[in-house]
Amino acid sequence: MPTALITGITGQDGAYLSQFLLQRGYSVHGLLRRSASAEVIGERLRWLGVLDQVALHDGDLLDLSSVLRVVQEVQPDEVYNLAAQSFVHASWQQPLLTGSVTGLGAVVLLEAVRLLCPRAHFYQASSSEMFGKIQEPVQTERTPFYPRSPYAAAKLYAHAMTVNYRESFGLHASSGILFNHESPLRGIEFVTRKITDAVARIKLGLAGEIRLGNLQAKRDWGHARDYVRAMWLMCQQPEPGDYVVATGRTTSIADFCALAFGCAGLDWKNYVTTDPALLRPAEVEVLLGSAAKAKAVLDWEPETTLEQLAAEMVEADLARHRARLHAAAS
Ligand code: NDP
Ligand code: GDR
Repeated sequence: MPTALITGITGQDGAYLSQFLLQRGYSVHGLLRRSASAEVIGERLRWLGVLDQVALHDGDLLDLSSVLRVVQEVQPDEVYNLAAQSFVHASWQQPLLTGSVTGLGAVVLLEAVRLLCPRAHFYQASSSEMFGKIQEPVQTERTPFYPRSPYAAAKLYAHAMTVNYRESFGLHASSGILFNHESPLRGIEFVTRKITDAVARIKLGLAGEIRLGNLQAKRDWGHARDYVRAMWLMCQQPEPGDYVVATGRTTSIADFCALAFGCAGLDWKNYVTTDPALLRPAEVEVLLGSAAKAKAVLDWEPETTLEQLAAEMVEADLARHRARLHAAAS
C-alpha cells in the first residue's frame, strides 16, 4: 500500500486529493495545524466522508522540527505540498506570513524530503497567478512569469526552489501550475463560492444582494476533483516535470454571475453591486491556460464543464442553507 503525505489536507484540494488517493488504496497522512476552533477541523474531509480514513499529524509548515518529525514518522512514498496562505487578496495585508508559509514553507518540506526520504515523489502546488500580468495570451509551461501580488511572488519562489531541488539533488519533484479550480468545498472568500453562496441565500430569502469587486477580470476555471487527478498523475511519471493544468476557456466574473444566478432562475443584474473596497492593489486581468503538455504526457483532460461546476456549487449551497433553516426551525 503506497503512503502519501499531504500538507494542506484540510483545504479544498487536500480533501479531494485524500478521497482520490484513498480510492486507489493509499494510506493517507496529513499535516494538521492547531486551531482553537476544533469543531471545524476536518470539515471538508467530513463532507466527503473520508475524515476517519486519514491519519492526521500535528504540525505546521512554519515549524521545521514538526515537519521533520512527521516526515520521519510517515516515511511517505509521495508528498503533496498543498499548504499555503492561498487567498491572493489577503496577501497584501499579510505579505510576510504569506512569504513564510507559501514561499519558504515549500523549502521546509523540500529539505525534510531531501534529508529523510529522498526517493519520495514530491508535488508542489504552483499557481497560474505566477503569470500575473500575462506575457502571452495563452499561458504554457514556457510563458515568462510576472507575479502581481505577494502571494504570486511567494509561489514563484517555491516553484523555482522545486525546480532547483530537482536539478541540484535529483529529487523527483514536480510542479503543477494549476489554474483556478473550484468546487462546493471552495473557501467562501473566493469569488465563485462567494457568488454561489449568495445565490442560495438570495433564492431562500436570506439575503438581498451581493457586493463584488472587479467584474471584468477573467479566469480559467475548472473543478478541483479533476485537478487533483493531475497532481497524482505527475507523481506517477518516470521523470518529474512542470505542467500547466487548465481548461483552455476563460470567463469573466460577470459571466460567472450570470451562470450561477441562472442556475437558480435569477437575473444576476438585480442583485450584484460593485464595491471599490473589494478591488485589489494590482489585478490579474485575464488568465487562460493551455494544458497541451498535460494532455500529451499525462493523458489528462478536464471532465467537468463550467456549467456543471456552477450548477453543482449552487445546489450544494442551497442544500447547506436549507439544512440550516430546517435545523433552526426544529
Ligand atoms: P485552501 O486555502 O483551501 O487550503 C490551504 C491549506 O493550507 C489548508 O489546509 C490550511 O490549513 C493549510 N495551511 C495554511 N497555513 C499552514 C501552515 N502554516 N502549516 C500547515 N498548513 C497550513 O487552498 P486550496 O485547497 O484551494 O489550494 C491548495 C494549494 O494549491 C494551495 O497551495 C494553493 O495556493 C494552491 N493553488 C490553488 C488553486 C485553486 O484554484 N484552488 C490554483 C493554484 C494553486 P487550515 O485548514 O488550518 O487553514
Ligand atoms: P484568485 O481567486 O485571486 O484568482 O486566486 P479569487 O476567486 O479570489 O479571485 C478571482 C478574481 O475575482 C475577482 N473578484 C473577486 N474576488 C474575490 N475573492 N472576492 C470578490 O468579491 C471579488 N470580486 C471580483 C478578483 O479581483 C480576481 O480577479 C485563486 C486562489 O485559489 C489562489 O490560491 C490560486 O493560486 C489562484 O486562484 C489560481
